[in-house]
Amino acid sequence: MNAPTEFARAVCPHDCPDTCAMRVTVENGRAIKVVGDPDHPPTQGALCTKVSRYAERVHHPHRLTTPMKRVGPKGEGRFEPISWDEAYELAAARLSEIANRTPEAIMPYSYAGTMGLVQGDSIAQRFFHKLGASQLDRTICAAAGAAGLKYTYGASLGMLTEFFAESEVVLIWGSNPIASNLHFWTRVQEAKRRGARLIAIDPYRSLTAEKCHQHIALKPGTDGALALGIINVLITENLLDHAYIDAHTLGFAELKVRALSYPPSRAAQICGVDEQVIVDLARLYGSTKKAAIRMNYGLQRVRGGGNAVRAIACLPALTGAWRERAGGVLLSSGGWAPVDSHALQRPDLMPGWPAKPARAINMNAIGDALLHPGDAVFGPKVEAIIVYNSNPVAVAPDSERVAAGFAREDLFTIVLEHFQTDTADYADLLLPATTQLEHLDVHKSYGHTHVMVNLPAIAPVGDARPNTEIFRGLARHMGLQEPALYDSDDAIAQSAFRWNDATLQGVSWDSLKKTGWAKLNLPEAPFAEGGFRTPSGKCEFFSERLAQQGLDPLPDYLPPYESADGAPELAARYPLAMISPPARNFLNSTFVNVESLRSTEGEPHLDIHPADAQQRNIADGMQVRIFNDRGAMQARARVTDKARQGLVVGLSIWWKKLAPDGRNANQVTSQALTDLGGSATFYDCLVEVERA
Ligand SMILES: Nc1nc2c(c(=O)[nH]1)N[C@H]1C(S)=C(S)[C@@H](COP(=O)(O)OP(=O)(O)OC[C@H]3O[C@@H](n4cnc5c(=O)[nH]c(N)nc54)[C@H](O)[C@@H]3O)O[C@H]1N2
Ligand SMILES: Nc1nc2c(c(=O)[nH]1)N[C@H]1C(S)=C(S)[C@@H](COP(=O)(O)OP(=O)(O)OC[C@H]3O[C@@H](n4cnc5c(=O)[nH]c(N)nc54)[C@H](O)[C@@H]3O)O[C@H]1N2
Ligand code: SF4
Ligand SMILES: [Mo]
Repeated sequence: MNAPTEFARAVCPHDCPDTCAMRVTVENGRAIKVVGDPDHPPTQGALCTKVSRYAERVHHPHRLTTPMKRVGPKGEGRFEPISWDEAYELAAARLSEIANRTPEAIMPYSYAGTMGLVQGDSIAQRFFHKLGASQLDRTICAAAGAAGLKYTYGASLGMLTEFFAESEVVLIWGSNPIASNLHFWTRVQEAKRRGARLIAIDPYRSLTAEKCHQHIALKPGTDGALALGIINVLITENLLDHAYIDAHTLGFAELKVRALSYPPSRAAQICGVDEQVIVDLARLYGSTKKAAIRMNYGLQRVRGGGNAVRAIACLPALTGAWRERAGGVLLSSGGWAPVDSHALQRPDLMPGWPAKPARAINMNAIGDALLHPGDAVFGPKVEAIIVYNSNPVAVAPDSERVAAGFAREDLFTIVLEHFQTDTADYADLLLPATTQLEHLDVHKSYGHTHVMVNLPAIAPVGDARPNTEIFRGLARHMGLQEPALYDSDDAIAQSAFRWNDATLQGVSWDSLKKTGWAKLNLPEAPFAEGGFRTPSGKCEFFSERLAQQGLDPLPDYLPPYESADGAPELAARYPLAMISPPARNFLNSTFVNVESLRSTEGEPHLDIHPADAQQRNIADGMQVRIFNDRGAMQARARVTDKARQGLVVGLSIWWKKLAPDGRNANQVTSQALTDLGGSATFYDCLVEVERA
């Protein structure tokens, strides 16, 4: 028996803006406790409930500890253990045969199971690039918002989180920080104690909306109209900072014309809120310099998501809120860190780079892609897919088609996982991956501005291997002769950042390993003097780059694909809008298999307004069937006015096999893409609900 040891230098790997620093207590080679690091300013010693249970997940009895090959039909999840050598041989034989003939018939599928730059997309990308495999457009979450910011500010840049504590008005817009951005909520609480007014803009009375001074419950997918209505009032009532507009923005005259077509009466009608609410909101916002907006991804999972983000991003440039460190907008701070993605991913290893890169498949249309027979437009049929850091059978939209695609007998599927997820059930080869406590990584954050290092605290559990090592092994068995495929994790981590960038002054890979984290060297009010990263250097209300692509150069409101405005016939058959935002105790589909957290969530629920429930003879607690042309699922109804009338809410993302009916919310979501960025439209979804 050895005395427990506490390791610092660990980072929460999950897809969450908070990127907490963790301390891990290890006893006899096992992690027994994981806590927030009190010394790390953004973490302030606190982890969320989920990750406080991280040790339970790492040493869970269902952890995959050995490679396995499928013995039953696809989807049934019957496997038998094999050795690593046998697994590599099987994979190498099949992948080499395809790669020599039709490399684009091989595709990766990955997202942010870990946000680490090493175990995320380093060797894996290099491996696929070297093969000439299809590329994956990683658009399932944030691409519309990222595009909105890119065309307005030039990159994913925003306010520094710590200064929200000094803001006088905080708009929490399409964001539910109590569930999904907890440490930001701590800042907002500080602001509230100092007298700030908190306003939630969300169709649902989320845990967060419940605790704000005001909740504006607009119809889903109408944020662009709300923002344009606010701009209209700012202009007509002259609540503008003309000096800021003149010096640091582009296209005010054109934006003015656009916004004048959205008087508050029209915006109110589109959004389903009172006109006076919009006027009051605009007056308050326009007359407060320290006005801060926390946008989040919830508002951009609809057809017009990119335009909505663009319209909202214009607001602080109109009022000059950017002059204050406690004013502006934050959607993502991910663009501040000087990540060297070229060095990490080596796109130049692609045979046709840069003139003719391999085809890219949008991950949101994985169902259609796997079922496509192949043709001149699509390219070759997909014959092999390698999934890591993701659980597409549970999380990707239009799940009936996704599952049908993965069920194809002729598809060769390799899944790298911690657990036997819904996706793993379809694998031909299931390979055990290490967790964050078992491997090395480096991180940036999209919610604060520190870079961080994660050193292994324990040895790999069972025979698990880091993603990087698994791809190195595949490359070796395929005989690939490219030195970059065999770089060590330490060497990859060292190449992750441009260390000579001004934001990392005085920081090196070696110093970071000692200190654990480093705060980027950034101005407190990043756009006080302009300095946007667009081609013009200004905040671009009018985007020449969009115009050149034949797109609308100005932000506008686009009605959801699935709404009374967008598709009246569909809305007649399926009158309820459904959204499925994250449940507090899950992290996407991660942690659903941790019993203590799943039991807190209970079972799949559907929140439905009393009027909608009554019309359908649905009483609180009844099992209901939720359906549209794409599929159906069941949940227990919670009759509540948390959901506005016409809206139903099913907190997600359940593992299908742990739900009573073996289904989840993605049975009904669609593969349609957003206006900008090709993002998913999870919250642009009409359904009908009936008693089960
Ligand atoms: N506990 C927990 N935390 C998480 C996650 C998790 O699964 N669980 N997931 C992580 C990930 S990957 C992400 S991307 C983030 C997601 O977290 P957020 O970026 O906050 O996004 P969502 O939770 O999808 O939605 C936030 C709020 O937007 C509302 N909303 C839905 N549609 C609209 C709309 O059209 N307009 C407006 N204004 N609001 C709308 C929803 O009701 C919800 O309350 O959280 C991360 N953190
Ligand atoms: N209906 C609905 N669907 C949604 C959403 C929604 O709000 N509603 N949200 C969407 C959003 S915002 C996102 S970001 C996506 C998230 O979708 P995903 O990125 O697929 O997220 P997770 O479901 O957490 O699955 C990540 C998987 O990676 C595994 N993993 C973690 N670390 C490692 C590692 O180091 N190596 C390997 N090999 N595996 C690892 C975990 O065990 C887990 O099973 O889901 C989307 N789907
Ligand atoms: S999920 Fe988010 S809040 Fe929870 S520990 Fe990880 S980074 Fe922190
Ligand atoms: Mo996400």
